[in-house]
Amino acid sequence: VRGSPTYPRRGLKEGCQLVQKSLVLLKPDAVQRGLVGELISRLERRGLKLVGMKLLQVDEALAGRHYGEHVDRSFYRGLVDFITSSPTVALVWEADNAIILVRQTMGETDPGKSPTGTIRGDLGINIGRNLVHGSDSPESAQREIDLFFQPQEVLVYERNLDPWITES
Ligand code: DAT
Ligand code: MG
Repeated sequence: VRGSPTYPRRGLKEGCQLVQKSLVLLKPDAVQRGLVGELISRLERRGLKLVGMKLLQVDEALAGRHYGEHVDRSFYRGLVDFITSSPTVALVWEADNAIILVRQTMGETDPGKSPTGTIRGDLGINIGRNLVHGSDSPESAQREIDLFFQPQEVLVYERNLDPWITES
């Protein structure tokens, strides 16, 4: 992630917190259920900064690249069929430690094991319909952002309320 063209301003800060990006997908179940606003709202209220956003139809090729690590798993076919079944919203969020913050906000992979208060714990029932994807590491995030966004589609801008969200 360091040295990436999408990280022009800040790197390691005092307290060793790293500004990270996370790719979030609001999967077809979220779009079909009308939960796009609710899910974006939860991530916004957490304090994450939105730096990329699009609605797209994921095709077989993109699904295969995004979920390549799972190609040998029994659930792979169902996963690809699901993610390509209807439009998806792709988002890029930025914050200190964005990877873990997003995953905390999402909850566990299985909604049935997710605590109340998380997206999956509050809004989901089934592991195959778990509403959201969030990158699992800075390296995955960079790879996934590059799959879904052109470099110029990930924006750099000042957010005037940042001093009220992070002490820096
Ligand atoms: P996460 O989405 O929490 O990062 P993952 O990367 O392990 O989870 O898996 C990707 C997706 O695959 C997950 O969101 C839902 C599906 N999946 C994972 N494990 C599964 C299982 N045991 N049965 C059915 N679907 C599964
Ligand atoms: Mg994952």
